Amino acid sequence: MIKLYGVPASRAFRCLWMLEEIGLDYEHEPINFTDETKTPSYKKLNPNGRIPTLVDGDTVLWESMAINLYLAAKYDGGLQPKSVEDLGHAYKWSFWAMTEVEKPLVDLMFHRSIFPEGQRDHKIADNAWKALETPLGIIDDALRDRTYLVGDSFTVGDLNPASVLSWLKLAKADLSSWPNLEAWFGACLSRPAAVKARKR
Ligand SMILES: N[C@@H](CCC(=O)N[C@@H](CS)C(=O)NCC(=O)O)C(=O)O
Repeated sequence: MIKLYGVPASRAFRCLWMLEEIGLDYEHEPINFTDETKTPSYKKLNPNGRIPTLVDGDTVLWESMAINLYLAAKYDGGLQPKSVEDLGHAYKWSFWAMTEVEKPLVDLMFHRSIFPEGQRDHKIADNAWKALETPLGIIDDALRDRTYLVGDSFTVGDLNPASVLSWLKLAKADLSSWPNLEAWFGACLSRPAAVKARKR
């Protein structure tokens, strides 16, 4: 049976959401990103000592975006893009979310809402928000005349970037300047599978 390691309040949420979308039976090991990821037995699976990790038979994978692209390719569940060209777009949005969005979004989230007030650096938060304006505008433009980022149905090409962007909620970001993004984001995160994954 498939096993996914990691609490939902971590990047493991991305893969839990994917597993719920596909509707697979899987085991969930909700280890936290503290000492539990640093044990010798866990580091045999994931030498980075991080979550998530997926075990599917003899295949052990880490990196949340890679896990989801693998799950879509192997189990589909409607989440795999229908053409190689669309698959290219799903890779594009997944790598883009990790390289262009994740770092400033983590800064924004910690310095706007997660750290206690005394530990927040408002300059870091302001710079992060400024850095996010371009990528948020890019998604908004891409959604100007379409419902999904890739193809004509919800796929891993939406799930991966939406799952990275989900931290915008924790960061209490005001998305009203990007109405297409705001509508798409709300629709993605209110999918039953996303809601269920949060509660794992
Ligand atoms: N690029 C990795 C990052 C994984 C990651 O940094 N996970 C965090 C939790 S959200 C973690 O396990 N941190 C523990 C640590 O760095 O010691 C992915 O997307 O899977």
